[in-house]
This record gives sequence, structure tokens and C-alpha cells, in this order.
Amino acid sequence: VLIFTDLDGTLLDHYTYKADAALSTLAQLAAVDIPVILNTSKTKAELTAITKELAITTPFIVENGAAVFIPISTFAQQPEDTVQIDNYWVKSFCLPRQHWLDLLTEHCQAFHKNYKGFSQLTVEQLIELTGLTQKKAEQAKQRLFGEPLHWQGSDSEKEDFIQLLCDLGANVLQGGRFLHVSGYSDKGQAMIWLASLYRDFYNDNEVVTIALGDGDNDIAMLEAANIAIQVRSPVNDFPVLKRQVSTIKTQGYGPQGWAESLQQLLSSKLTKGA
Ligand code: 2M8
Ligand code: MG
Ligand code: MG
Repeated sequence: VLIFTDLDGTLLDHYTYKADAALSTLAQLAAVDIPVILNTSKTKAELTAITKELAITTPFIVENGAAVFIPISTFAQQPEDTVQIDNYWVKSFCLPRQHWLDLLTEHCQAFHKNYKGFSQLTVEQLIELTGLTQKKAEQAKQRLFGEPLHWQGSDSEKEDFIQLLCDLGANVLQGGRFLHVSGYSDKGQAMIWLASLYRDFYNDNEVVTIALGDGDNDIAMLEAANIAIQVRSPVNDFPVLKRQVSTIKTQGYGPQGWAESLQQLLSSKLTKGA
């Protein structure tokens, strides 16, 4: 089994960014060697800190599927198509951030009044919008692949803006608070790529993927997993999935729902480690 999970609103509480209600389940999963792979819109800088805090040593996926970071001790050899950055092998699925910043500056003038991007927001403004600590807000601004925007226009302007960006070859994903502009990468593609490395490594084609998420930017990952867990959100409805089978909707919100659903689903595996 491999678990792929979103962070904000899923493993972390939407408001407090804390994982408290899920910590004992995380420890149980670690004890029975079930990898928990963070698959998030957060940055490499944020993930380096969060994996340390949560004592997670598995690979992680940043900026909505833009790149997979694999600690070099994970697999026996360097996976194909990766480059080494610090102590990670990195597979990227997206053009660098500057490409998307240029596209916004040069081709989206009509909408400049409707949004502020992370590159324009000060750390103080980002803290105000998110409730992140100063340190975490600084890490969130260190983006390598895309640009989240704080949208201030109407919904119909937003539709037109998204259409324009799609016509320009960009991909736009809605997160809990921000509109993310980047390339045609998503959490699903990155998950599929990494799961196939694990299948080779375990020499087991039957490895089951479980994905957990709460937002629209999780749809591709939820639809591509063997089992989809839709975590209840205090700010949006469950996203509508094309799939109907092997789909669970949690009762609890965020980390509470995360722990409750995995305890039910994996009860026999988790107690083995006790
Ligand atoms: C951004 O991501 C969330 C995820 O749903 C959003 O769009 O609301 C990211 O830019 C991330 O880096 C940051 O930590 C988070 C803070 O709320 O916002
Ligand atoms: Mg989320
Ligand atoms: Mg997210």
C-alpha cells in the first residue's frame, strides 16, 4: 500500500495547519512501513520543513504535481529522468516559474487589476491572507514552478481569465485559498510516476494506491488512485469525481477525517504493527 495525501485541509487543519488529530495514525503507518507521500501545492522549502516536523522520510510531491523530490536513500539506484538537487533525486513535470510569470505579465494585462500573485505579495500580506507563521510564509514564497494568485475579481472575470490562460498553454488549478497558474502537470500524473517506481522497487505490480484530498486540485490524484478518500472541508463541498467506486467520503474534517478513514480502511494492517 502507498498513501498519497494532500496537506492543507486534509492532513493539516484548514485553519491551524496542524496535524494533531492524525499524528497517532501517522506513527502507526510508519511502524508498519506504509509510505505516506505528501502531494501538495506547497513548495520544496515548505516540504523540507514539514517532513522534518512530521518525521516523514519518504519522497514528496510539490506545487500541485510540478515535481517529485526523492531522498537519495529511497531506492537502490537513481531513477531514470531525474537530476540530483541537494540530497534528492528530482523529476520535474513543469517549466520553471519564470515562464508562467512572463506569461502573466505579457499576455494578461486586462486582468492585472483582478489579482495579486505571490511574487507581488509581501510576507506580511501573505500572513494576513493565510494565517501562516512568518517563517512558513517566507517558505511558501520560494516557488520554483508556478504562481498562486489571490483573486479579487468576479467569478465571471475569473472564468474568462482561466480561458485565456488555457489558450496560452497554461493549466489553472483552484486551491483552498488561491488560484494556481502553472503547466500541464497535476497531482495525479506525479503520483502515477512515483507509484510505478515503487512497483519496480517492491517488484510487485499489485501495489495499491490510496489518495486523500479535499479540494479541486486533488481531483486528478483522487481519480487516478485505486482508492479515493475525499476529506470533508469546512470551506468547500466535496469535489465531484468521475469515479463512483472505491470512493470514501469522511465524516470528520481535515486530519480527523484523514485518521478516521485510514483507521477503518487499514485496521487489519495497522494492528499487525502493535
Ligand atoms: C497555497 O496553497 C493552498 C492549498 O490549497 C491554497 O491554494 O489555498 C500554497 O501556495 C502553499 O504554498 C501555502 O502554504 C498555502 C497556505 O495557505 O497556500
Ligand atoms: Mg487541500
Ligand atoms: Mg493542497
